[in-house]
Amino acid sequence: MIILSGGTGSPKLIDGLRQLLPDEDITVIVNTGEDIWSSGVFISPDIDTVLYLFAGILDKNKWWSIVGDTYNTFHQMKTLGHNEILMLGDRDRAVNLVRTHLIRSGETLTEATAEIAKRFGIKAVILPMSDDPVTSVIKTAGGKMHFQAFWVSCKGEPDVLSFEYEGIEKAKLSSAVRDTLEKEECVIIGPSNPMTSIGPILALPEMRNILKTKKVIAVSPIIGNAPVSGPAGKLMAAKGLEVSSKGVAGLYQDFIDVFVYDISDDVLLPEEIEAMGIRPAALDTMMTDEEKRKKLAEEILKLFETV
Ligand code: FO1
Repeated sequence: MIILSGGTGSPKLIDGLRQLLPDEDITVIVNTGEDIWSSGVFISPDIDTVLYLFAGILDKNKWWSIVGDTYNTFHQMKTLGHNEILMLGDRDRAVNLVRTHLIRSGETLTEATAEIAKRFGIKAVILPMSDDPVTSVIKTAGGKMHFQAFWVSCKGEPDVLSFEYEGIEKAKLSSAVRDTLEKEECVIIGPSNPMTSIGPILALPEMRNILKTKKVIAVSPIIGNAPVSGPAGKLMAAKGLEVSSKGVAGLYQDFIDVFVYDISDDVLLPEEIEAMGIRPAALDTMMTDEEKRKKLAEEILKLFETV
């Protein structure tokens, strides 16, 4: 089973899948568009969330960072007048320092991720979408800024004029991603921001064409006219897209078989999804506890039997 992941929505679904499948049967293709260099450290937030989830140390209140982490280094640096965009915990920084060391020693991000996963004893396969740098850059009236500057420093407040995936024209799917997609039949598009979490993965050359040959189920991260969390609404609106599950389905229309949307969504009409040639499935997508995450994963696995 492959799942495309980024942000905090898809990791919740992975948490559900883990209750049903052995970790070694799960492969996660992860967005790297939010990666950032900070104080000499290469941080890959979406990869780390997945690593920490499988290592059993993820802070499941925030769905990023390590549970119970301390922030001594961050605060000491602040005392010295050095402000970092991301409030990086001490243990989290240690993981990121190891990654940076591995990359500086010549490893690719794929190799460095596999090495860290191995050292954590992780059995799942965690694959960065690409070994080439791709960065989600947000254009506001005040100028262009990195996604993390927009979302964390500016609290997602500036009006978004547009955004781009810087570097995407030169980026390739990693050979590990290509190989895994060749072997596996079923792919889940997790309920993550379709613009900055899933969008960069789909923008890689060949990705959409490969997905057309697979059984693909996508889960909407939007209920009604608002995302469950994060800036998806603002970013979709900036692209002139309807902020709704229908808008999300439209983005995946050419390669998905089933579109899962929330049972409480009173804006989406299933016949609109059918008209796109996609099977709609209304499920409870609010994964607020372990049981609900398992239930959604179970329903999705059942759906694959009929695709
Ligand atoms: N998000 C925040 O809103 N504030 C932070 O200080 C922060 C720190 C941070 C450190 C490491 C990390 O891996 C993620 C962190 N995040 C933080 C989350 C991150 O900005 C995004 O939510 C992810 O990129 C997912 O979209």
